[in-house]
Amino acid sequence: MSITYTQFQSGFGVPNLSPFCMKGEILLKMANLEYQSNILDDPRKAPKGKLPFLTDKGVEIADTSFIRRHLEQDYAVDFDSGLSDTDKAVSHAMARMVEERLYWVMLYSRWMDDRNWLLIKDFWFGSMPVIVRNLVPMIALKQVKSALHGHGIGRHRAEDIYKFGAEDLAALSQQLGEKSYMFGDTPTSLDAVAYPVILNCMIEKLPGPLLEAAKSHENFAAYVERCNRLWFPEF
Ligand SMILES: N[C@@H](CCC(=O)N[C@@H](CS)C(=O)NCC(=O)O)C(=O)O
Repeated sequence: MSITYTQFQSGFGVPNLSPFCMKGEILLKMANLEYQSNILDDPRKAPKGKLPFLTDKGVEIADTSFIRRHLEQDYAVDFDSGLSDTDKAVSHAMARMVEERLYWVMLYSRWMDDRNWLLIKDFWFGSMPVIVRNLVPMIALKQVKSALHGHGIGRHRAEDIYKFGAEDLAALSQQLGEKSYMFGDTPTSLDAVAYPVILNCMIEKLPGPLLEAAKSHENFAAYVERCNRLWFPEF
């Protein structure tokens, strides 16, 4: 087997707390490729300091956009076959919305909401040696705060940030409508992007306005269930 997929461990009852890690794995599954999953706790050891990354025939490919491009180019996979050019444009724009904004709202809700932060802190850092168990999360929290500020979203009031998230979730719910997947009966690349983040927003153990916004859309529950069964039946 020549493909290794490096990602975070799973937790909170979902395949991965990182929607990006789930996305890359779904792309591999959609491409019907065999791979070995490799768990890494420290993203600083990844080629670009973030997870996931793929290793294929000894070459490391970091970032899910490049993983997608690699699968399309080297394995001739067409994730969006059957979509019109207009659908592809909508898919592209919605994927950017999820990855460049909704993801950041999710990050904010986990790290900046004190209730969730205590749980997240325990999950990621709870098993560290006592001597660093308080220091490392404090440093990580500072880095996330700075990343949120650098992105720009962290400069807004909490209620405005959550409103952004609710708007993005509403757009996804509207696109899904009564369909099985984002563009009909067959999953496409947008499902590999949208389902992981919707699922992650719906983790009951991580409460807050984002969870409430996600739960307000009736079509999401059946959608995540359908995608879970298709790609992660063990969950
Ligand atoms: N654009 C990247 C984003 C990956 C990403 O943001 N990964 C996060 C987890 S969801 C990460 O590794 N964060 C660790 C860090 O920033 O230190 C992709 O598409 O793969």
